[in-house]
Amino acid sequence: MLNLSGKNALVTGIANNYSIAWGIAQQLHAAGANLGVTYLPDEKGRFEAKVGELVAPLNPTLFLPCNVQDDAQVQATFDAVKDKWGHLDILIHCLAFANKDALTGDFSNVSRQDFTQAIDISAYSLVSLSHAAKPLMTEGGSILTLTYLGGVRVIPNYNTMGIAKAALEMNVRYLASELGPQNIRVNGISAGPIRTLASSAVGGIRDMIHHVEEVAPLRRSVTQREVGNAAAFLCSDLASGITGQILYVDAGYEIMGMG
Ligand code: NAD
Ligand code: 0WE
Repeated sequence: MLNLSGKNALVTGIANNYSIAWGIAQQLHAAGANLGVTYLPDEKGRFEAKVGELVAPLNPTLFLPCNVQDDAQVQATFDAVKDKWGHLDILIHCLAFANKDALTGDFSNVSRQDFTQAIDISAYSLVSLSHAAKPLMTEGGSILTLTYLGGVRVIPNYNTMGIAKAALEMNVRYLASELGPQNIRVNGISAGPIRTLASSAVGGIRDMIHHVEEVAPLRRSVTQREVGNAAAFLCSDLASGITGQILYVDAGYEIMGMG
């Protein structure tokens, strides 16, 4: 059934053991994939050490710094993939960033700088990573990104990230259309709120998770592991007919009309 053995998978966005990307990496590994992991480099090398230690049990054969705002780092990442693996099968895009000021208060207060940065890191990066991956996906492939309901509906304080997610979801469709003839599928998972490094930095995430637990059909929130399982499916041959889609992994919350 679900089998990713012999597949080369590059995973972005692991910061710590709460990261959704960590949940995905574990499930890809469990399904037999060969993993490469990128991390966001910082001056003190803290992420490198922490993420390196975390992912070691999954035996990644590539471990590379990649700040998506730096085109040279993106190119170096895919050059390394080409050198080491020859071809790429799976790309996981699991990162986002907006300045804190762009995630609170009146949306129209957002500065051009904060707006542009959020779109650059959270949406444009799917385009630049896919562009670099395209020539390496010579045996077809699967590209997967992570999105949130705030890109489709107004969620208090999600603000500029909502605009970035709307752009990201449209990127999924345009990329799926462009890359489909090369048998590269492009999809998104829209996850319900989960406690992670990024979400905990946001005020009120606990209340949001409680709200989901009361309203969602399954009467609970979702876990990194459940998102990881859906990701493994979408990246596998079991999903060979699915591209350009956003799959909600949110305990059903999205269908509800009244909280
Ligand atoms: P996280 O903090 O664990 O992951 C965010 C990642 O983005 C980090 O690893 C960070 O290093 C990386 N990042 C930020 N700027 C970067 C840059 N310039 N270059 C490279 N990497 C950069 O948080 P998470 O919640 O696991 O977020 C992962 C994805 O899941 C994001 O796209 C987020 O929008 C999405 N998502 C999260 C939730 C949630 O409730 N946590 C729900 C739906 C979707
Ligand atoms: O996509 C996200 C979070 C993305 C995020 C979080 C931060 C916090 C720290 C991007 N940039 C930053 N920048 C920081 O400085 N989620 C889906 C989680 C999330 O964030 C929210 C949410 C939910 C859910 C923000 C407001 C309202 C709801």
